[in-house]
Amino acid sequence: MPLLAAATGQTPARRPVWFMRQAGRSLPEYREIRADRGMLESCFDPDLVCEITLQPVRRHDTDAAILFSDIVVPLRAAGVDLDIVAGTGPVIAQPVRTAADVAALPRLDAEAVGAVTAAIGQILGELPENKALIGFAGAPFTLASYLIEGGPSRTYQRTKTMMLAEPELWHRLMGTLTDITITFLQAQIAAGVDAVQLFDSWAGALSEETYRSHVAPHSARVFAEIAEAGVPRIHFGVGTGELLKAMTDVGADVIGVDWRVPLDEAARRVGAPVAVQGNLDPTVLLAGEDVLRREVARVLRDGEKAIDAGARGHIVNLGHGVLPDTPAEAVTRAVELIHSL
Ligand code: 1CP
Repeated sequence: MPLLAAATGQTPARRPVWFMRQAGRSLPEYREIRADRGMLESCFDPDLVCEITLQPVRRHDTDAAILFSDIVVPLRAAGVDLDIVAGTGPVIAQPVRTAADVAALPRLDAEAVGAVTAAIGQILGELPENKALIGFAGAPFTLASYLIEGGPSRTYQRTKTMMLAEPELWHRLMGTLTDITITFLQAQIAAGVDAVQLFDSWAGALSEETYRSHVAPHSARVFAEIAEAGVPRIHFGVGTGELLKAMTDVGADVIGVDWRVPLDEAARRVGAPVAVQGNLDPTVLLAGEDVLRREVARVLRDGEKAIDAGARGHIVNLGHGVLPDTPAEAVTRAVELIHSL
């Protein structure tokens, strides 16, 4: 599998590429299948999860499928009252803000995500041998931000206030979310995923010092608890140029890099023999053939320079998710270019 080869320092048969949010609104076949079904109900329907996960692999010939799910799925499965609202994202019915709220948070039983593990079994039955299935979970900090804010946020004001003003309460909340994340990832690994990605999408809101003191110990426990399974562990966040080393130090095998930092510079910042993943700006897929060619060539060159600078390998990806308005043809073309250049 090219993706596993790149993640573990071997020479891949071709340059592995997949895209965050490769399933979803950029695909007409996705829009059709989701037209009359809610996001959360779709995530608990194994047939639908299997179909949606495979759609982008069939259409674009990416080297990996990413499980169609969401970072709030394990919270919903554990019993947290929340919804995924179209056009907004996760919305929490009763935000978690007090000691009593934290104490009342449910635990996750692996059986509660049985629909997800069933879907993984179906996907593995259909996915070609040379393509990897990537499982994922939200990291404790990013999950905490939704629970505390009640939904998407720009400033993470309440989250950072709890972190700074009530550190004991913060660490208790993070401990509970870490347990949920570990259970969710272990269930996916037991069901057979080839690699996992921990999304700490919003960690870039923190200074390195705050990340290391208030977040890293919990993410490190997630990585440690799944280490013995031996599947590559990818760690990703947006705007995390200043955190790349800290986010690698928690135990990642592959570090995701957004478009702000060139991959070779990222490899130097990390200073450890991990693979790099990234980092086309998602808007490049909207900018036409000439820009696409130029930017793909640049990222591939940066990937080679990263390997010269000590990275174990390069998995090509965007610096964040495919934008919903992206023409599906541009994604297919990007994959073609990445495999041919
Ligand atoms: O193809 C894939 O990548 C798999 C599908 C996937 C993944 C990996 C979805 C489907 N969600 C996620 C993870 C996820 N969910 C993350 C981490 C990745 C990232 O940084 O983008 C985050 C932060 C969320 C939270 C979330 N869920 C948002 C972001 C809101 C915000 O704070 O700005 C949104 C819009 C959702 C809903 C969602 N998740 C997935 C889809 C296809 C959708 C849209 C569904 C709809 O509108 O009905």
